[in-house]
Amino acid sequence: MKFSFNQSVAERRQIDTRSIQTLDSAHYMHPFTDTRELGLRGARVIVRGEGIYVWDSEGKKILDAMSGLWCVNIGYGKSELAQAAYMQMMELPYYNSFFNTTNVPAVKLAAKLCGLAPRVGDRSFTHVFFSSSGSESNDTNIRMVRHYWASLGQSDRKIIISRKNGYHGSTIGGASLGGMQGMHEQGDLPIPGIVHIDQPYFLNNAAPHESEHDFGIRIARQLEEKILELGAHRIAAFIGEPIQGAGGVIIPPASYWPEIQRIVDKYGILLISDEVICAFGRLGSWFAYEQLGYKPDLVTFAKGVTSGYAPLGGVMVGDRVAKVLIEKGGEFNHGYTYSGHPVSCQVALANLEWMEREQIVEQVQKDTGPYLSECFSSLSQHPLVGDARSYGFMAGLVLMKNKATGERFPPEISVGMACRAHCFDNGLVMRAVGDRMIIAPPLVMTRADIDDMMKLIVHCLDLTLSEAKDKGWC
Ligand code: PXG
Repeated sequence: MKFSFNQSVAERRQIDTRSIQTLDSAHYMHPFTDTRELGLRGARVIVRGEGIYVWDSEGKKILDAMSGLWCVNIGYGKSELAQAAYMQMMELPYYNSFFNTTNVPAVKLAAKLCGLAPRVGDRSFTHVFFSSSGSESNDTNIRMVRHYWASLGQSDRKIIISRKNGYHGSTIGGASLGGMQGMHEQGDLPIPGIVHIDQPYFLNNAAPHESEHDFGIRIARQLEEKILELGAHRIAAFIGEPIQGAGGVIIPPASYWPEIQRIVDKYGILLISDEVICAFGRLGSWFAYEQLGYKPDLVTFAKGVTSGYAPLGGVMVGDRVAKVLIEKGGEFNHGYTYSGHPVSCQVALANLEWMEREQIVEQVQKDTGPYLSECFSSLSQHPLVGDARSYGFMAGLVLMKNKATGERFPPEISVGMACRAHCFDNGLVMRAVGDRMIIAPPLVMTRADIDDMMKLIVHCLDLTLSEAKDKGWC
């Protein structure tokens, strides 16, 4: 059926927004949502996507500067991925990888991913363990690192060190690895054996007059202090996001990751890079550790591997771990029904092929990433913006009450939520994390798309400033 952009989506698809909202609040319990509050307001019903835009059931066109939830890297409406899913469903919609069986898309994808993951120093990635999400993959990591150390006769090495405000998923394991206080408060988390150190957030955690370089080293050294406090013989691994995403796009100082690397090497501790957001072009490389200069033993991935067109996640297993698990580990009593799901793997292969053909990663690294950085950092001149910076296609700014003194808005004002509401009303998806506004746009954005997005962002910042003045917030 041919559709016209003049017709509203509701007309075209005959969606009755009210009845969907009523059914939604009656039956659908949303993730990370106050269901009672949503029921009062009614959810926005998203019905279609094309390129960098989505449309709601009222026909409103919205620029999706968050790529869905950090995942639709190649944008919406790519028919090649739909074709790949259809063909695979007709050929073999499902088969498991347990009991000495395998399937062709899973094998091809595992080999493809190992080929894309760059070798660093003496380390390379030889194997992939598949799951369906980032959370499951981090649960796999917990089980895998403990099994690794037990296989080496060091079963006391169970503790995993992570960071406050990090996000590693929402399963019990993932939420425990994460350092989100609000998540820990519900259900007695973290589980035993997971401890947290500070995040490398210069604006919040730096000492007066400390340079970014010195701050990066000092915060990284908290890892060494924690190792010495708990005993190196008890530490299994350190996990971190290259750049913290859900925590507000916290870009660490350049000195941070090399210092973390020095410490994990000194104590022989495994390093897990959680690249669920940062891999597959987001930072202008296939994997983020390449850019930030460290050598992980395990890499968590999900989201961008399929550009969100099908659920898929996994763990890239470096040769240090793979060798021990294969030679000494015996059966690893762990796996999921959908590990290596043939449809998701085939969609991932089509996604990666599309990205390679269109040279999207190179485009972000050499052209659109630097252009976004130039445009986004200029927002620091806006009267409401204290600091704006980006890395590749991840960017964040802080809304400040008083730029001259560095005074922040008190949390009860929810200035981020106010700004987010202006964004929604004006056809822009931007995410609020406290007083930070963040974006992670589809990697297919052109310079002209970036210009359009920047105009919207500036307009929404102006509206937020007017509201803040009207209400006496600043
Ligand atoms: N690790 C990282 C670094 C993530 O960003 C996960 C693991 C978990 O992935 P799954 O596929 O299980 O959701 C994520 C997910 C937000 C937000 O509010 C971010 C994520 C998920 C939901 C919300 O920014 N990241």
